[in-house]
Amino acid sequence: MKQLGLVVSGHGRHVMVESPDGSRRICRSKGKKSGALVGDRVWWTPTEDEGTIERIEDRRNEFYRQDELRTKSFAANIDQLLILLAAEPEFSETQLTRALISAQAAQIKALIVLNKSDLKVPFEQAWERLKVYPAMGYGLFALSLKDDHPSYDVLFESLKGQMTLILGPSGVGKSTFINTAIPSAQIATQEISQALNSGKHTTTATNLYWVDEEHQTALIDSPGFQSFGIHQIAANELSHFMPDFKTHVQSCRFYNCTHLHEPNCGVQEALAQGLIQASRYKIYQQLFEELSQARTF
Ligand SMILES: Nc1nc2c(ncn2[C@@H]2O[C@H](COP(=O)(O)OP(=O)(O)O)[C@@H](O)[C@H]2O)c(=O)[nH]1
Ligand SMILES: [Mg+2]
Ligand SMILES: [Zn+2]
Repeated sequence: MKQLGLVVSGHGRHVMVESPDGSRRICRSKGKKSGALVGDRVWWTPTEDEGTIERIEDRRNEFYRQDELRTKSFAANIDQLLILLAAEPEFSETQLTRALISAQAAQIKALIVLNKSDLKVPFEQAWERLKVYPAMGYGLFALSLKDDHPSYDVLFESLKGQMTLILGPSGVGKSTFINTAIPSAQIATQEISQALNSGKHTTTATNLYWVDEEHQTALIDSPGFQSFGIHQIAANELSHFMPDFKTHVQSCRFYNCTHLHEPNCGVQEALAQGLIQASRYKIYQQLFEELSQARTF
């Protein structure tokens, strides 16, 4: 008999599906069909002690990165993306921008959280670099997961009732964050990993954790990655997904302005007036070039 469940952990073609009563079962994709993602609602049928996924419900959204040769999905049906950065290690604004552009293209809200506020000097420097982001519509939070967690309580108000995907480079405190939000997460991760991979090394799995017993608030962690490809986006669409650019595009003289060298360009005028940050414009130039390169396949 077909049953509806939620994918709460994923590792290739094996996923963990949670039933409405909270019980969990390993399920496999059928045939060569593309796999279910964490956050997917799936119809599955039991097969001995496992299950087979028959159908994936239509997705409200899908967050993914696209390198030149392949697409790598993080999760589906999420309410928001939380980009976790830290005072240390120093973050790359290019990687941040790439993730934000992908979120914008997938119509997913994004928050930026700067952790390790206890490291005063590097924190101030990093915060300075992020100060322009709230004006673009992104939430910005300072956090310290050391000692007490009053800043976590403030941030938590924005997580309540939401399904939040956490993304961030290694060393920023992602694991610490999950363990702060859900003290049982550490144990849960190990159990799920063991079940899915029979004890193999498991940093490649994505996991959904319920924060509350009512299962209203969820955090999704994801494995690390080297670079965040945005090849799903055409160079001439880039500015639509950068809110600080988008508001000035309508002042450009040419409808197909690239904002790189045209006269009477609203974006370049905004840059000259300091309304667009120089670092953001530089990233735009780099991304535009990258996405304009002719594909060789
Ligand atoms: N000073 C300071 N260190 C932190 C904070 N949060 C996490 N760390 C430390 O940063 C290191 C990396 O944390 P971890 O959670 O493993 O990062 P992950 O790689 O993103 O999962 C660990 O040594 C943590 O103890 C913080 O708010 N302040
Ligand atoms: Mg970690
Ligand atoms: Zn322009």
